[in-house]
Amino acid sequence: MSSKIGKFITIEGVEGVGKTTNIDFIRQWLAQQNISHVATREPGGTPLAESIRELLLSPRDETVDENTELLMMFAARAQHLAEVIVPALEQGKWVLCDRFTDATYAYQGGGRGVSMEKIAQLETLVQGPLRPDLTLVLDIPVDQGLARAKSRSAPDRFEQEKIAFFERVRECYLVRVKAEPQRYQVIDASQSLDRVQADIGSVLERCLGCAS
Ligand code: Z5A
Repeated sequence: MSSKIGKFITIEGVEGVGKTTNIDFIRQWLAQQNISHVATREPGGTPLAESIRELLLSPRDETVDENTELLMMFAARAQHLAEVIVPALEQGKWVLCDRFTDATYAYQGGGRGVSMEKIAQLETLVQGPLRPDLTLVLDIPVDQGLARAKSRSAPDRFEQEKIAFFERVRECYLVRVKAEPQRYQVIDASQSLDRVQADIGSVLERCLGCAS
């Protein structure tokens, strides 16, 4: 796809694990290092992709076919890559993204049971060779994450799933970490926020060291 220059960092995990909270922390950290960056999210990140997000997250009576859900995730991603992620990386900016294709493997693959091969084919179609440089997996027991998420807002279509669904999602993230340990860093998100952020800071310092 592109010959990228900036670093591409993604942040992943089950519901309520603290991605949004910690993205704010990472943004402050990058600003302190004078690293020009863009923070964005999936599904979403452009007006069209945010419209697709709304369609995906709204609870509805109609059953959403698993291929429909999968293709909508990648449709939003294609637009996001073309409009935001690739241009920013080409300008030398770091891109910090709240969820990316690992979430598709975890939720549509692990959670829904869509074949990993099918997801990999769409990944290649939409992204070419582009993959994140670093993926932070915030890990927490599912019941703790769901309890945090519940304290915050009404459940969206995904949050209405049963606990077994989220257990499969978490397991899928951890399997992917094992298969490609050089790209992922697992952070124990059940710790206090201060501890979580100290761990994230250490990972970012190592990442910055690799970048210079
Ligand atoms: N999805 C998919 O299926 N396939 C895909 O390819 C993609 C996405 C890209 C929307 O994602 C849905 O899309 C998501 C997967 C699916 N479905 N679900 N469910 P999202 O990322 O926008 O939504 P989310 O996972 O529901 O994120 P979230 O609920 O916003 O959670 P969070 O950002 O990880 O957590 P938070 O808002 O930062 O924190 C939750 C609460 O915990 C909050 O009150 C914090 O103050 C508190 N918190 C955070 N950290 C701590 C610590 N360390 N201690 C104590 N309390 C804490």
